[in-house]
Amino acid sequence: MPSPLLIDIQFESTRKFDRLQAALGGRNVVDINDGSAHPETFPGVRYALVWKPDGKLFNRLPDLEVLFSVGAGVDHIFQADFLPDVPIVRFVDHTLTTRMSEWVCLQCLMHLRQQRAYDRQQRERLWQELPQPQASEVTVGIMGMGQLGQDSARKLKALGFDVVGWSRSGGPVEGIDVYDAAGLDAFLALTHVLVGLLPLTRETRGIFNRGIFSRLQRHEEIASPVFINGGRGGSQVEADIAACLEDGTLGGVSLDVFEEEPLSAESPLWGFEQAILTPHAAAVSDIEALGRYVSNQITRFEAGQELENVVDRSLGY
Ligand code: NDP
Ligand code: OXD
Repeated sequence: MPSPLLIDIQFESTRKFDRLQAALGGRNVVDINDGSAHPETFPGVRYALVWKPDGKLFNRLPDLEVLFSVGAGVDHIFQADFLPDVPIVRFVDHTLTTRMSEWVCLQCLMHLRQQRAYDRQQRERLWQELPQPQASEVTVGIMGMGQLGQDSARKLKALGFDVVGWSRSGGPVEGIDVYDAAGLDAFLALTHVLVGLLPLTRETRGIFNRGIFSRLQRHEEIASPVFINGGRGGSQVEADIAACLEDGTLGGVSLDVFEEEPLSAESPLWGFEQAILTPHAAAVSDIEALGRYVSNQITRFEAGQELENVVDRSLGY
């Protein structure tokens, strides 16, 4: 008898739940948030799919063997006060990767082509051409060269941008110069547009701060330097971002993620013309792709093959 999959997800509609269930290919699903009375423990449940779990849930899963993350990031899972000693598999899928690359490319182009300034001119009914450097004259530096960083890098290159990368290992990526921790200064000195695609870990918390922004390269023709963050808000210091926009250390930002979500209506970030804000919507997990992915991973696991995209607990991503 196949083990059910326990899910801890807040669905905005029952349609989403139905689509997930269909994509799981008939596996029985226990929805912990369906409002029904659930037993104290779930013996026989070997798999769980969670987003922001309460650690107490895991005490109720004595037979858990694999924990799946609804998203590519797993920082929410590590916040649980108790985590069972089972593999944690994060979501890696082209549907999510492609969405993030679309968002990153869009933001880079918005700043390159000074769209915010044109928006203002349109409101003012002002006909005025602005400088138009080519993408090849602008260096985009990506911090975090994993699944998302590498795909964004390839697509930015295809648009003509000069692209460099930075990662913990500095591991090679075809066609891109990737710097490691020791190369951070050199990386920042080249970068006009900084893109954050880092996981949130002990090491990356607060990494995007004034110290980093003040070492970026200024481009003479566009409002710069620019900071774009699609990774996690905990990696950025929002007080520094606001102050750097105020004093010109930063010429523009695009932020999809925030220290606290939803972003408070009181945040000064809302008020900057040169700040583009989106509500953690750069790359949502497609519910059907997620169901298929979890189903495939369980099939692999039960066939004795290795699970894919297992999180390294010592690194936190
Ligand atoms: P990966 O694990 O594939 O890549 C992470 C990258 O970050 C790797 O290059 C890794 O280096 C690097 N890295 C990690 N820690 C450090 C460090 N301390 N110093 C330098 N580099 C570091 O993750 P993904 O690309 O799949 O996803 C990245 C993040 O994007 C997710 O963790 C999630 O938080 C966020 N995300 C946001 C979404 C949104 O809608 N806004 C949607 C999906 C994900 P190395 O290569 O050496 O291991
Ligand atoms: C993710 C996210 O981590 O949506 O996948 O933020």
